[in-house]
Amino acid sequence: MATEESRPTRHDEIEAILERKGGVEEARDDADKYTVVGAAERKTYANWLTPIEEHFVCHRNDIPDAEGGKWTVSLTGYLEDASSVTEIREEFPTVAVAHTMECAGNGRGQHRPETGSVQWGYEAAGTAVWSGTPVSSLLRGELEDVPDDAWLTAVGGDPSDGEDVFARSIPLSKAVDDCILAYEMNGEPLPREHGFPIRLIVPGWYGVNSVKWLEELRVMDEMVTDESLDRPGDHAYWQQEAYRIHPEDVEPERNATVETVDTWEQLEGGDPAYPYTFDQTVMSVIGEPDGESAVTVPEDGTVEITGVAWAGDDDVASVEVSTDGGDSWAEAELFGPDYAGAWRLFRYDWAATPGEYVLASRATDDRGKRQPMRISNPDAWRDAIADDEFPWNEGGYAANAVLPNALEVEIQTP
Ligand SMILES: Nc1nc2c(c(=O)[nH]1)N[C@H]1C(S)=C(S)[C@@H](COP(=O)(O)O)O[C@H]1N2
Ligand SMILES: [Mo]
Repeated sequence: MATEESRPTRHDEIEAILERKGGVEEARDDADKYTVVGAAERKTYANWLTPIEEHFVCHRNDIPDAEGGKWTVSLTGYLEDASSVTEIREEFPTVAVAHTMECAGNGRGQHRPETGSVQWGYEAAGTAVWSGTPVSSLLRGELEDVPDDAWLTAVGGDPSDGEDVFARSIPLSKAVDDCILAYEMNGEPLPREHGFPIRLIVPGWYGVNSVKWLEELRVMDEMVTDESLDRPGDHAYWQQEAYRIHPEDVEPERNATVETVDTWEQLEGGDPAYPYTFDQTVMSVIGEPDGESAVTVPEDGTVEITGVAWAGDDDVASVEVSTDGGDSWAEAELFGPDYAGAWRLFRYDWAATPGEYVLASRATDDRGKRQPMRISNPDAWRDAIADDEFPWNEGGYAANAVLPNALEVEIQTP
């Protein structure tokens, strides 16, 4: 265990990240295990593109010392090959994808009683434009003998001291559909803390699937379980144990495959028993007004409420806004860029009069799934869903409740 000695390094690393990122605030868990920072201001959520300085960061191990020119990604399992980052950049097409990165632990801090780990509110989410090589281009011509229902396991190069290799599996079909190996973020070279020199981007899925410092892509018949990889350490922890949604004191079963990768469907349907955090559940956040200072009503009497809404692999169908803490709702207007896997902007013209209000937003996806109002108590588990509540879960994952993200604003006359 490298813990004692590596802590000062990690501390310096967090300090350095904070210095580079003026628009984020530090948040870490008690054990100081995670290097994490999140958007510092609500106003981040009134804009479609999240500047790098305001984009959250989340990982657990030290950042690997990478020399871009020497880094390779090995292709293993059904594949037997390796490509240097230089080859990946130069020999394949470059594309850009918009992706709303959301940590599966976003909203964890809204669980009562508290769960362990980093107490995120809504600030572990951001949208960037990531450029890189499509996985489908890299693997073109290599998949003839590979079954359609194969899985792709991505392995991070972050040092894990021989334990808990950072490995995540996604269906190969998703990988060749829209995933990329990214080497740029918002047109800048990929910053160290975001995965330099190369990372996987899985559009519309929880951040944990977008493996940073990508070292290996392994095509297998199953998702990663113990002894799936040709390397020491526990391979399955990050897929099969952490980032699983379950009640207190449950050890989730390990699966080779799943019927659906829709996180909400898994939760509702009970199959698998304890869902994996794959595609994001429908969610929204108001960015403006931000509740920081009183809003003066403009002459036309209209205060614009602006925010963002997203729904993973699904489209956002509608967003409603409430100015009375969720008692009544009015339809907002969606506007701005509309890319699969990235959030939409919404706005609502509010005929505001002086007073104090509680603003909330509630999004519905194109399959009719709507954000639940609150997070349940720990005993309810999936019965909570029928009561319009999100099931409290031990890891605090995938929370998308409305009221915990509500905000108070004061409206005043000029
Ligand atoms: N190799 C590696 N990749 C990783 C992680 C990690 O710890 N190691 N953390 C994941 C998690 S939990 C999240 S939420 C996203 C965050 O990406 P970002 O820091 O670029 O916002 O990276 C993912 N990729
Ligand atoms: Mo995360």
